[in-house]
Amino acid sequence: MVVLLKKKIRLNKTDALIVIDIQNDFLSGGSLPVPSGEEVIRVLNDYIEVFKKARGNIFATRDWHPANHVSFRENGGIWPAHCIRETKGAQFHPKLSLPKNVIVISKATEPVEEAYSGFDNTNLLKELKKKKVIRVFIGGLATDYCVKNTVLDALKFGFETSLLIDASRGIDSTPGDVQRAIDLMQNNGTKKIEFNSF
Ligand code: VGL
Ligand code: ZN
Repeated sequence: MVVLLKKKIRLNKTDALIVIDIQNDFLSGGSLPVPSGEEVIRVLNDYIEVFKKARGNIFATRDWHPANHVSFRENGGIWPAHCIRETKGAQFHPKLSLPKNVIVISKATEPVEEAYSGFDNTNLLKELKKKKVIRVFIGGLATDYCVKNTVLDALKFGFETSLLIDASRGIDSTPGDVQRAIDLMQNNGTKKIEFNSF
């Protein structure tokens, strides 16, 4: 019998976990719930533990919109109002165990600016460079929007980029969106990994 053992990933301090938008509005009971979004919280907490042990860097992005944001339907956008800064809907879900030293990245903070990528008009790239990060591991919500755009930017900026497939869920408003997003990320060079890769 042949047993194939996949080589495990060993983390170190040049690695970064980027947790995308685990905010109340994107979870059940919120204004823009991502289907099955709750399922990623436990998995992300496991990833957070592993990164803490390895002295890796932990980032958490958040959608941080003004009340009059352009992406809201009442302002001509495509989404219900969500993640209005300083409201409960914009807070990280209480079950997400972010460490004290987490670096929080707020995005899409200007009324007329939509930003799905955590790199878009934020200091994420600067912080990653400051920490000498080489590999990034990205998961969260939503696979077909903010996760996808953050992953594609990370690749563009030259990071070795992995998508945490078991820690991501998408909106899939057009069926197939999530699969197409995953294919696009893989075709651009991201690795798709799961918790048992560590
Ligand atoms: C997102 C829709 C609108 C996301 C943000 O975090 O993926 N999706 N704003
Ligand atoms: Zn948004």
